[in-house]
Amino acid sequence: MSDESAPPGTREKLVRTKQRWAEEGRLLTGTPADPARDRLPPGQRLVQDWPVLDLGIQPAVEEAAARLDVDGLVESPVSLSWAELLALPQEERRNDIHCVTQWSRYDNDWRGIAVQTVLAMARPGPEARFVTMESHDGYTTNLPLADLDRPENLLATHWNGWKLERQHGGPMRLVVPHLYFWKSPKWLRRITLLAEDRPGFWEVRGYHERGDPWMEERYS
Ligand SMILES: Nc1nc2c(c(=O)[nH]1)N[C@H]1C(S)=C(S)[C@@H](COP(=O)(O)O)O[C@H]1N2
Ligand SMILES: [Mo]
Repeated sequence: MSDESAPPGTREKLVRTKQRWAEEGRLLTGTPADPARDRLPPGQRLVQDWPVLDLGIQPAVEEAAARLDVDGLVESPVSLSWAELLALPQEERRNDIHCVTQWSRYDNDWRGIAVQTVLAMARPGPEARFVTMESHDGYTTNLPLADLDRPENLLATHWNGWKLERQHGGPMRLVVPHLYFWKSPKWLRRITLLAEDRPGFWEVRGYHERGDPWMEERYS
């Protein structure tokens, strides 16, 4: 279980406001939607721009120093340099972003490396059922392994044809489009496979363990 200490530099006031919203169940409509019929999940509104949300720390991660580690309950721990990561097959995905703070943005074109490519290299052990992910700003978030191990999930280096900007997690962030966007860590540094769930930064502050926008899993 993570403690509730925030990484140095965190905008504490903003964090407290979002935590209070979670306690109050703000923005909940109580009406699930059907992804087969609707494009906008319940309680969401469409935006054209791309808002920036983080703890207020936007680390400068030089490509030369960037690494991605996949460790924990794996048969073959992986530690990839930037060059090694880029040498893996490049893939493209188009999807919609749904943020728990109510905005959605359609048709984002991502380029990067499929998460399944690096998971296959690391070979998860039979006991591995969850992951915790750690970023260069100290942010953490968690997922069931089954939600990470999906073909649409990308270690994204490009967005709409451009190198991913630093404010959006460049040089590399995870994109897990079927869940609220707080499950998509920017400036990703490490993925650790675990037998037990370990709640991350927002999860210990009242956010939902899984975060399915179609079920409105905003808060726990
Ligand atoms: N490293 C890191 N990743 C993060 C966050 C963060 O604070 N740090 N915030 C999350 C939240 S709450 C959201 S909504 C999205 C926002 O991504 P964006 O700024 O590119 O829109 O990033 C997620 N990933
Ligand atoms: Mo968010």
